[in-house]
Amino acid sequence: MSDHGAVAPAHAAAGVTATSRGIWTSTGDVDLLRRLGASGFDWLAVDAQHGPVDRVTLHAIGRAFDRPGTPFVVRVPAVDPAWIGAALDAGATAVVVPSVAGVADAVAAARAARYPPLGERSWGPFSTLWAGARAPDPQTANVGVRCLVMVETSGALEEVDAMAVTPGVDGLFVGPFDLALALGTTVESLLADRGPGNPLGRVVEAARRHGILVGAFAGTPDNARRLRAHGIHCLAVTTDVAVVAEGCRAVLHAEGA
Ligand code: 3PY
Ligand code: MG
Repeated sequence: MSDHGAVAPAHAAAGVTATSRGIWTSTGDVDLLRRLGASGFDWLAVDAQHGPVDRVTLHAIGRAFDRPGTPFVVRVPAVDPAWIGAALDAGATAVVVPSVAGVADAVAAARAARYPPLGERSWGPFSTLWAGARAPDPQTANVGVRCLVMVETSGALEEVDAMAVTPGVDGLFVGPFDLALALGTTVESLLADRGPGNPLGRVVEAARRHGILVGAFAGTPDNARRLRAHGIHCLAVTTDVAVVAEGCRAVLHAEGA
């Protein structure tokens, strides 16, 4: 499963850049994930908040991705330092941290993603133990890792500027579904809102002011287009479920069904 002696790709957050397209997955099927990871997206997100991915599956995914190719990022289940450390130990190049209630959560997330003196991450990268790529030293890991905090609560939106300036927060990642719920609106209205002080504009401006990345879950190419119009270009443009459904539809259509 692993390339002995390979140079570690894991410390570089290649893929999750300001202008990049990712695929969001919630399956725990490692073989499917490897195929999706080789299908041309810049990054693949493993969603451990919703769906069946547990710590055991996470490590199986890490072994499967322990070679050069599409990097994987993990959306951890919560603002949980143990999960953030485990995702990075398994080889994720970035963590996406959900349900951030404000700047205190952003600080906790950022510190969990870095080794001392920048944070409190504990040493224990697993890739070396399964004879995979050499783990980067702590200083190199601290430079390469990316911690993206989600903006999907009203508290996070209120404190978005303070979150964006928090040391170790490398990006703001919008969860439009939860943000719409939190604001008592719909995803449709959230994406359509271009008025002064609109929520997506506030997030984009905060990221721009403080020179950090801004990304979002889109889920469909149409939502991706609308999010780009707001200035968000790091996007999960589709999901594992959607590409399977669309692939089946395309085949049946081609067959004249
Ligand atoms: C949201 O839109 O709330 C998300 O968390 C996307 O997965
Ligand atoms: Mg969400």
